[in-house]
Amino acid sequence: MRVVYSAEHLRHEPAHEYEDGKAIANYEVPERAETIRRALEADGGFTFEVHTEHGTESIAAVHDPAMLDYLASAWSEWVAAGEKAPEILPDTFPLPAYHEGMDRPRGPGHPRAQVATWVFDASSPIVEGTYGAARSAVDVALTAADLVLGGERFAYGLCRPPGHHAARAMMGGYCYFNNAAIVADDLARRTGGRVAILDVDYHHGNGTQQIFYALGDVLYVSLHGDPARAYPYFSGFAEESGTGAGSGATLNLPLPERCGGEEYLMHLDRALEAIDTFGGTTLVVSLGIDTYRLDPICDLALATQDYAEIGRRVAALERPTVVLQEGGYYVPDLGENVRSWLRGLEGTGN
Ligand code: SP5
Ligand code: ZN
Repeated sequence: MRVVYSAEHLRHEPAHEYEDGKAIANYEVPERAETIRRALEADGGFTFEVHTEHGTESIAAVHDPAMLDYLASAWSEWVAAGEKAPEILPDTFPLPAYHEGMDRPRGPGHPRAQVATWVFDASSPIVEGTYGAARSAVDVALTAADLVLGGERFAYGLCRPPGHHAARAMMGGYCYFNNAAIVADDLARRTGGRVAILDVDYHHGNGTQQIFYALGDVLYVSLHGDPARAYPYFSGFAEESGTGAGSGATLNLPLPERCGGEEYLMHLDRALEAIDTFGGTTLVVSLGIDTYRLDPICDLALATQDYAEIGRRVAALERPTVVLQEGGYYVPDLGENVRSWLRGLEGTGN
């Protein structure tokens, strides 16, 4: 299988996130992508490709161009304002109620106000290299899509930072640009056909859902920890199924705590059935491995061999497939779990 990777991700190295009022080490570390790269290199069955520059057009087709401008200049404006902290995190939040009843709210001035208008959580710092890394993750994803449009049955984009929590005009959840949504939108336009997204990250892909919620040509199907207990809390409930032309083109399958392989596969079959019924020219997979039994921030119980079986079942859809990396935080087994998933997909796996 062809794999697309960029070393540019190394420059996005956020130090902290907040948990229970304390700064803790950020879980979304560069070593995640490096350990996946090494596992696939050591396997010998994967061919590495360098990403190609795709510009900003496909990003601006999915995201608010003002958000793209913000991220491009956030670091230089932070420094210009005399801030010394090595990472930008929001601390004061402009809830809609802040300006309730006021007719002429001022736009954000200070960089601390700016960041809080774009970033929805306290886990997703912007550092000096974030914009370049986020751009490279999109390039990695679009290069993988090019390979599939060029006739490859499968391609894997080793995206970092991940993307599925990034909405049209909002970043967060370790995500800045929505790699999978950008690829799905690009594929829909380039093939003129329908595209399905299967999101198997532990967390609901609120950003991907939001971007396509009212659109009928992209199906979004997600299996995730029930938002009644799991981040991002505000979306991913079973009753959310799309609106307008997108009615029925969103499917959420919330999972119970400690859900293991056997139960997971039953839910996966429902997801795959929906994708099969929807049809479409291509499939995009948001591949999160934070469903793993040892993941430090999640509560499902999948094992390494389950990933191979999930990959096999996805392959049975018989659709050209772009697989893009999302989460997965138990770094010691992350490479092996991704390798197992991709081997299963190719039908060469153990
Ligand atoms: C791409 C991706 O997987 N993003 C996930 C972002 C999760 N960020 C914060 C989650 C906070 C959950 N805290 C759970 C504590 C359990 N001990
Ligand atoms: Zn996740």
